[in-house]
Amino acid sequence: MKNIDSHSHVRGESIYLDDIPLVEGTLFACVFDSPIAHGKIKSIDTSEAEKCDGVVRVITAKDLIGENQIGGIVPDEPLLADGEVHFCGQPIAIVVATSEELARKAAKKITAEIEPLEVVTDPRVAAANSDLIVPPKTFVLGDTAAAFMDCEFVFEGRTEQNGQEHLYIETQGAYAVPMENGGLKVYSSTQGPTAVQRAVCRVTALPMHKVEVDVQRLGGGFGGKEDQANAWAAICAVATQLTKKPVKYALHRMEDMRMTGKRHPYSSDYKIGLDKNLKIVAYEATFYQNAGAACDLSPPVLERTLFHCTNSYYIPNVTATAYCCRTNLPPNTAFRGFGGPQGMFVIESAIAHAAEKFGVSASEIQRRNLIDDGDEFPYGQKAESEAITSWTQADEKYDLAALQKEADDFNANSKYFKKGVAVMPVCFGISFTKTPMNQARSLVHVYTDGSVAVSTGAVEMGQGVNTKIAQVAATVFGIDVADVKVHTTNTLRIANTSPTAASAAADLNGKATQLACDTIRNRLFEVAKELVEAASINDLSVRDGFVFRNDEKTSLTWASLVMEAHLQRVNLSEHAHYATPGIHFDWTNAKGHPFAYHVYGTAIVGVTVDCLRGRYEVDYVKCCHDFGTSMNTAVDLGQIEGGIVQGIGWMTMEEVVYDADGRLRSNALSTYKVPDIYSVPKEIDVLQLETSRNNLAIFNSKAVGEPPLMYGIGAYFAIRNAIKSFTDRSPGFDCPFTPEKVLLNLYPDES
Ligand code: MTE
Ligand code: LUZ
Ligand code: MOS
Repeated sequence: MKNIDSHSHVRGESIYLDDIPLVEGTLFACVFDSPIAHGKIKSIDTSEAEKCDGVVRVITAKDLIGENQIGGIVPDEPLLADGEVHFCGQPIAIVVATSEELARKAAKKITAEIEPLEVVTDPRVAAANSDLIVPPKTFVLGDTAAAFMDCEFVFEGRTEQNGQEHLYIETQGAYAVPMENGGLKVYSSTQGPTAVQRAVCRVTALPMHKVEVDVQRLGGGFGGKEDQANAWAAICAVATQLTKKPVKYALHRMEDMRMTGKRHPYSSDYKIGLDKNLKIVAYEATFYQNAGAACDLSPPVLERTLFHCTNSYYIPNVTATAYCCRTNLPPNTAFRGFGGPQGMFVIESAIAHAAEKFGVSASEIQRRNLIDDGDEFPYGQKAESEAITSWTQADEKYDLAALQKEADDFNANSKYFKKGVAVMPVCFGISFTKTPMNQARSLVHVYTDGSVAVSTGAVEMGQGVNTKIAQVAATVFGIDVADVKVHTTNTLRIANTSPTAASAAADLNGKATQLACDTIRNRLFEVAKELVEAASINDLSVRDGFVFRNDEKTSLTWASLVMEAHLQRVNLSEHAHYATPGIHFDWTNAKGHPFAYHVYGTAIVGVTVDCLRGRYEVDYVKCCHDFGTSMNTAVDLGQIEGGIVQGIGWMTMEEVVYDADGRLRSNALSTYKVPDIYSVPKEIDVLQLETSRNNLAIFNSKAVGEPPLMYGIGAYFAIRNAIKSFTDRSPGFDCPFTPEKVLLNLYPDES
C-alpha cells in the first residue's frame, strides 16, 4: 500500500505551514539575533527599526506578559536574551511588521552593544571548567577495573564526532491567530504540539485550555522540531498577544541554520579489553557531549548514548560515563537516533582499533561478541536478540567473505582506486527512555455514512505514520483505507501528547487507535448480531463493504449497519488511551527495563575511494533488517533508505563548522553539503529478517524511523578500510570523513 500522501505530495497539494491561507490583517515577525557567542548586553537600540516602514512593534524581553523562559527540562533558556547572550544566533528582539520583507529589513536596523565574554566551543574545556548542565551519568555492569587486570589485550583511544544539520526541507515556523477572550490558535511546524502549547502558555501567561495548537504535517523534522519548534511558536504568540493581530514567522534557510541547534558533537575516550579468542571482556567509555548554550533535550540524548554504548554486543564488564557540557553554541537537540549513533560510533571505533592490533578484520570481533537471548545490557534489561540471526542471514544472502575477496582482488590490481568493506550491526531500543512519555491517545468517529475520522497525537513528517494509523483503523473495522481520514494533530482533540519521536509514534498512537476502533467495532457487532442472527460477535467480520457471518456474506452493508446502530442510539465515537506495559527505569541504580523491544539489523557497506583525489563512492549497502512483521513494506523501505542516506551523510560529507568565536561558517547550502542523488549508495539492498517472535509493536510491525540511520556508520569504517589498503598508516576516529580529510589521511606525510 502506498503512502496516503503520495498523490497530494506529487501534485504539490499537500498543506504545510506556508500553505495555510492567511487571515486578513496578518503581521509578520522577524528576529534580531546575537551577532556574538557570549557577552553582556549593555544596551539594545531599536529606535531605527521602529521608524521603519510597516513596523508595528518591536518586542524585547521586558515586554513579555508571561515568563521569559522556554527551557523544558532545565529553565535555562530565555525566549529573548536578557542581560547576557550565550550563543551566536540567540534571539534578542522581535520585529513585527506588515510584510515579511519589511520585518526583515527593520530587524537589520537593530543594534546591540554587547561586551564580549570568553567563548567556549569545546566540550572538554567546558567539562574542565565544571560547566555541566546536569551531573554526569554512569552505567556500570560487572567490574571493569578487575576485568582489565585479567585482560590479555587492552587498547585505548579517543574519538571525535561532529554534529549534523537537520536540513528538513520545510524550515521552522509558526502562525498564531488571536481567538476570543484572549485565547490563541497556533499553527506550528512541530513534532510536539503539546510542547509548543506549554511554551506558548508560559510566555503569554495563558492557561493551556485557551491555547489550541494544530499541526497538519511537517516537511521533515528529524528531531529538529521535537523541542526547537517551541521558540518560533512562542515568538508568534507573544507578538499576537501584544498586537492583537495574527502573526506569522517562517524562518529563511540561513536564519534556521544559524539560530537552531543540531545533532550533538561528542568527544569520547574508550578503553577496550579482549581475551585471545577476541571476546570483549571489558569496555570503558567516557563521553563529552557538546550540549550548546542551553539544556534543551541534551540530558535524555546523553542517556540514550549510554543506553547504546555497547551497540549489538554483549560485554560482561562495562563502565560508561557521560558529561553534558555547556558551550557557547546554539543548544544542540534531538536528531534521528538521539545520541544512540554517537554511542555506537565509539564502540565501533574501539573494535576497529583492536582488530587492527590483532591483524584481523573488525567483523571477526563484531561477530564473536554479538548479544544473544538472555544476555544483559549494561542497564539491566535482558536481550531478546536478533543480532546473531540478522548477521547470519545477511552473511548467507550477501556472502561477506566473497564481498571482502572482491574488494581485496580489486585492490591488488588497482593502484589509485581502493575498495573497502565494513559491517555495521545495529541494536536500537524502542520507547522513550523517560517511561512516562510512553503514552498516547486516539479519538475515532464513525460517521453515519460509514466513513471514519481519526485523530491522534502523532505528527506526520514524511515518515508515513498517518498511513499506518489509517491502516490500523481500516484493518480493525474491515473497511477500505480510503474510508478512513486521519486528521490534523490538534491539542483540542488530543491533549497532553508526547512528541512524535523515539520512533514510537506508530506504536503508541497506532495501539491507541486500535483500542478505540476495537471498542466501536464491538458495539457495532452487537447490533449486527441481532440483524443477521449470529450466535456471537466473534462470528462476524466486515469485508468488501458487507458484514460476513462465519465467512459467509450477508446482505447487511457496513454503511447500513452504522446507520442502524446510530438509530439505536449506539455510541459511534471513542477516545482511547494506550500506555506501553512492562517498562520501567530507575536512575538511582541505573537499571531497569526501559525498552518495549529492540530493533536489530546488520548492514554490509562497500565503498570505493579515489586515492588521488580523496573522493569516494558508496557502492552498496546490503542489510538484513528486523521489521518484525511489516504492516507497510513500502513505507518501511522508504524509512530504511532515507535513514541510511542520512547516516552516511553524517559520517562522510556533512560538516558543521563553527569558528573559535562560535560563529557558524557552514551556514548555507553552498557550504553545507548533504547527500544528493549523485552521492547516495549505488545499491541499497534490504533483506527482511525472517523471525516470528511476538513483540509490543503495532500489529507486530517494529518501529523503523531511527534504527536504519546507524547502518550509515558502516560507511565511515568502509572508507577507513579502503584508506588502510593504500597506506600503512591508520586514520584516527574522527568523523565526518570528508573528501579533504580522506586525502589528508591518504598522504599523511604530505599533510
Ligand atoms: N522520515 C521522514 N521522512 N521525515 C522525518 O522527519 N524523522 C525521523 C523518522 N523518519 C523523519 C523520518 C525521526 S527522528 C523519528 S523519531 C521518526 O521518524 C518519528 O516517527 P515515527 O515514530 O512514526 O517513526
Ligand atoms: N526523545 C525523547 C527521543 O524525549 N526521549 C527519547 O528517549 C528519545 N529517543 C529517541 C528520539 N527522541
Ligand atoms: Mo526523532 S530524534 O526521535 O525526533
